[in-house]
Amino acid sequence: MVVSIAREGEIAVITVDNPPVNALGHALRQGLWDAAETLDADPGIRAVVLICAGRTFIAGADVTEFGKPPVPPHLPDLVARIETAAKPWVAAIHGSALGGGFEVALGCRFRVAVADASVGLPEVTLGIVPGAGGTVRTPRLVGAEQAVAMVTTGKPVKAPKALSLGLIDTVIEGDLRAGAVAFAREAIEAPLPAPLCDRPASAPPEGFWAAQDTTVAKAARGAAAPLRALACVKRAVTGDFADALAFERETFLDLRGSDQAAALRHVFFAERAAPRPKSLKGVVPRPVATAAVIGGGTMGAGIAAALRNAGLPVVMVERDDDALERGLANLGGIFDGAVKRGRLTPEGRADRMAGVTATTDYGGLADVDLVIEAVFEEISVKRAVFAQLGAVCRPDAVLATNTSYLDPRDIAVGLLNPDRFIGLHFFSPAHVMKLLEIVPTPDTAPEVLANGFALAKRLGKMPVQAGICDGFIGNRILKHYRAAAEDLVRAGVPIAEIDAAMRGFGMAMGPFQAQDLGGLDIAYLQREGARARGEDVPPTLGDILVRAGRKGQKSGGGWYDYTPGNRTPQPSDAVAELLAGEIHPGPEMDRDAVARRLVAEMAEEAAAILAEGVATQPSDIDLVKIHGYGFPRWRGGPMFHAMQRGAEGLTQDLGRSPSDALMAVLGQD
Ligand code: T1G
Ligand code: NAD
Repeated sequence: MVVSIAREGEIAVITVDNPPVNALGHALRQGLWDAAETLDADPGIRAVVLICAGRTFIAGADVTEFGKPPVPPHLPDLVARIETAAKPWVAAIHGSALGGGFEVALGCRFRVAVADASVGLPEVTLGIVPGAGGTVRTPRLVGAEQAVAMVTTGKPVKAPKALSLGLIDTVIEGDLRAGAVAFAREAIEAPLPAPLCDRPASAPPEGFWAAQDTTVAKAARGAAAPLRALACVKRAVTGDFADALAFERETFLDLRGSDQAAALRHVFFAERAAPRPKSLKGVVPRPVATAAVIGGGTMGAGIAAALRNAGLPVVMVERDDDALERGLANLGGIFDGAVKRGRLTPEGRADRMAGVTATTDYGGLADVDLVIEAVFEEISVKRAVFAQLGAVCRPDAVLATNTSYLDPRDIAVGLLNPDRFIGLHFFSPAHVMKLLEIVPTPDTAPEVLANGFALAKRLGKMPVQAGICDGFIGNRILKHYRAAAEDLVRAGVPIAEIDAAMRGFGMAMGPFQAQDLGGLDIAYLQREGARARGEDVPPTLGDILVRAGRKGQKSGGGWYDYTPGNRTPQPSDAVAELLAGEIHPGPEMDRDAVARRLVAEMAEEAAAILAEGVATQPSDIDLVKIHGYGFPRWRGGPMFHAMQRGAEGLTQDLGRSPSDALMAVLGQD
């Protein structure tokens, strides 16, 4: 039964049981409507507790129904039915009361929750706005400022803070059901608070709305829903209840069919599919209670921080005492930054560092469960490290490399028990970036592959399995994207115009700004290394700049010039001169055409990656670009974008017919 009713004296308890997250599908909406009718007609009932079975309170409307025409009872009507019920309802919240779930709770006269519960209105993360009164009732409960913060960011609020804000009436200690029934019994003995539909919404201070317009637009970076949500809250505070409700519903229905909402739903389901590959169903990872990181440099320190943040004790190994001291300083610096930003207390920092054992002696690794190598990107150095690890670690210890470009199979040559070896490609800064590319070799045991996914979950990372090729998934697409951008420079499109086009598309920065920030020499050294190995690596415009000493911001100039102390990119006459012989102007391209060209080229490389089996599904590639390279979520990723553009659109964007591989992906849609 999706909805069942029990009676405890004059208190009725409605239990919702609609796994996995009690989403408000049609059956549940109908069940709650019928329950309201039944209990209003029951003279023996004076109050109602609404509670849920399973992992969470109602987690929202059923996202799988979004593509279908809405069927009554519509959620706004159900919330109004609860709000105007003859007996007061008490929402008893555990887990997450989100979206429509919190809107149902707002229709209840009271809200109680256990301490680790949360409430929120995450609709903007799906490209929509609350559609059942969330933007209208919340400001009537907690005022405009708090309502705007909740609705435009979609961030949930934990129960203790929700209590302090007034979003809930009390935190229940002990059994939620018993506590909620007792709360209801007490509440009906005192005058009831007015339902939210009858309460005024307090106006914010002067200038609030104008300030929010700017703040929300900046944070949204091209996403449409946050500003629309702000408009709904403003209407709720400045207009009357019914008018605001109608405005909200109209906005919700308008956004629900939008491209951004479709893209964000695509990402929502992709993020739930990626961590659970079908190939690992029933495969149990090896237990991991202790970890080690080899190398305390940029990546090693970040990985160690991520492990410590997840509560794992870490052994940090460096090549000598000076390097070890630097490694510990790198790690301490990461936690100092978290303390400065208020994300970590000084005590928390001390605890993080106390969980680190620093040594230059590999013997300290005899009993660790997991080792992640992050030493120099040189095959000889990595092989030497794994030779030592193979000698000192337990035969079942999971050994991982964080290499960016080397072939993990080459690193594992000669390693004892190669079934426990895997590539775990973190992204810099490793304690911040969510993406983790998991790269098994043909020898990697299934349970060790499962360790990669289990570690990602434990570290709060987004795992994507990648096959072995130059750059795996993300860096391979990046290399193609950069080459395509250089082709546009050769065709006479100004560098600054290309970057502006990609910022306009929603990227945080364009390809040339990004290279100046990270340094042109890293990729240059990769190319030179490959050329030295006899690989055919075509010359690039970047080669010309690096050979002229232009490595980016670190050298005072790269694709752009920089004045000392100022990181603002300035178009460079020196670069124009250096590249003059390479430029043969083609037809004019506006910024929209530039962006569509470059994203289509990303999709071309992604399709080749799929065709080669380096990625298992198109949505995984979208996650790589979103979580590793700042591709705007509300665009869905290059694969989603390509499917939206279709063959005709891509032909126009590419200036040529899409490849067979890309056409095959379009055919999958
Ligand atoms: N609808 C349908 N299925 C959902 C769902 C939803 N809202 N939320 C989760 N699932 C599925 C998910 O696909 C997965 O399925 C399983 O539940 C477990 O999810 C009118 C219109 C609640 C915090 O945005 O944030 O209400 O893969 O792996 O890590 O204003 O799910 O197992 O088959 O994420 O424990 C607003 C989205 C909707 C909440 C639980 N609500 N969900 O996290 O489990 S819009 C949301 C979450 C709305 C109203 C508007 C999380 C969670 P499967 P999971 P979890
Ligand atoms: P880095 O130069 O900052 O750090 C490498 C560290 O390894 C140094 O501290 C060095 O002392 C240590 N080291 C060298 N030999 C060692 C040995 N035998 N034993 C113990 N420690 C040793 O380099 P990084 O940027 O952190 O990169 C490390 C690895 O991570 C490389 O394989 C790189 O390709 C990969 N990676 C880098 C990035 C990035 O953006 N920097 C991103 C993903 C992956």
